[in-house]
Amino acid sequence: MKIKSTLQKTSLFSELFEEHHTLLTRSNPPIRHSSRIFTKYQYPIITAEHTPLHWRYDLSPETNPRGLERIGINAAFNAGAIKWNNKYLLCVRIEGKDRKSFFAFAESDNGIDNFTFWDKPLVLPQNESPDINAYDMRLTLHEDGYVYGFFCTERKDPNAHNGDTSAAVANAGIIRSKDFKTWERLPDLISNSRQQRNVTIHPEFVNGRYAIYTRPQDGFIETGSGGGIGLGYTDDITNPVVRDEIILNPKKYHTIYELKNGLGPSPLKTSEGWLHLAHGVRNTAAGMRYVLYMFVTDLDDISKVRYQPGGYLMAPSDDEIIGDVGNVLFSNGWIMDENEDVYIYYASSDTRTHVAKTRLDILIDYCKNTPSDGKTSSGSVQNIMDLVERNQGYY
Ligand code: M1P
Repeated sequence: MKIKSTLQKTSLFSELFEEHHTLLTRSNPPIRHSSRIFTKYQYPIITAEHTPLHWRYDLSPETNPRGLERIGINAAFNAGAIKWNNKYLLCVRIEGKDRKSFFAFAESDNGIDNFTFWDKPLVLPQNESPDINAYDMRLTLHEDGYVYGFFCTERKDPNAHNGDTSAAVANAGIIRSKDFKTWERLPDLISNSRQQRNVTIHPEFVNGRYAIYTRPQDGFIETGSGGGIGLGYTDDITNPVVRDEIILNPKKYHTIYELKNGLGPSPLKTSEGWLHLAHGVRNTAAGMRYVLYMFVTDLDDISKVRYQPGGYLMAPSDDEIIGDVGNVLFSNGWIMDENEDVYIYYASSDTRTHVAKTRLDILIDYCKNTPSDGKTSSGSVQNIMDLVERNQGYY
């Protein structure tokens, strides 16, 4: 790399480049999870420290003789994911020390380690009302031939009362591309809800229409009457008016998605139905707790949930619990290989990005054979009693 070789001539940055190179090239040993449903890895795969040094430092000894950082990065998390040109490609939410989020692509040959950012962050095309903040990209290859990027676009609430400098409105922004170089910005989603977040597109047409997963919400944080993960349709993605929106997967009292939920990446097609990964949120005395859960919808009727295991698939653990927004696991990207290995890209506590690896048959087994939520404490005990009964003679 030109910049690096030039700089190695000076000692000012050589240590920094050496440390960065060591971070980017370290291997990531697997740690099998006790559930045996997935394997985690020892290190986060992407952190703020993985971002290129030439985004952060003025590398000229003339203009930066002390070698100080000029632009700081705070976090690298909530990544969209896709397999592209045989690379595991992530569209990472980068958050600067100035609190603004933006997108940057990072790729790896094996999906687990050695993720390296492309030379420059994504310059997101703007429409007439510019995004103040943009985050949480979902990348989906649609059968119309485009790769769609659905993301959250955030702007100041025009109805905020005087002095309220934090009220915001969230909606879904949409871009598409066929080569990851040129991106076309489409109009933002047009729906009946005042706010939308966690929106993504179904990869296939449904009766000739585009199907859109939504998450209607009353306020920026509170979903209120929003109800849960929605599903609607649009005839024309260049005029994305959501029609016939229903709640596909409602939030429910005394579950892990009691307060709110939201779809993660677009679903994976399997012989048993469409496999979904979502986040569920409940409130605690220590604040909101975000966990990841799954469900499967019918292949022929995508509005019908066929299987939904009770409880969560993954929850924050150990170091994952701590971060800018603690006790959060969030996923908006996964990749299934031709051999049906599945890479779940998830972030912990709005700070860093991890991967968990599993297989499609394991996830289907998990969804079909984990008892559904028992609804009450005695219902949960009954699920255990049923298992104990079936286990007679085995223990
Ligand atoms: O801070 C946790 C997450 O909060 C939001 O998700 P949701 O709208 O479902 O509450 C998003 O801002 C997400 O980016 C963030 O990780």
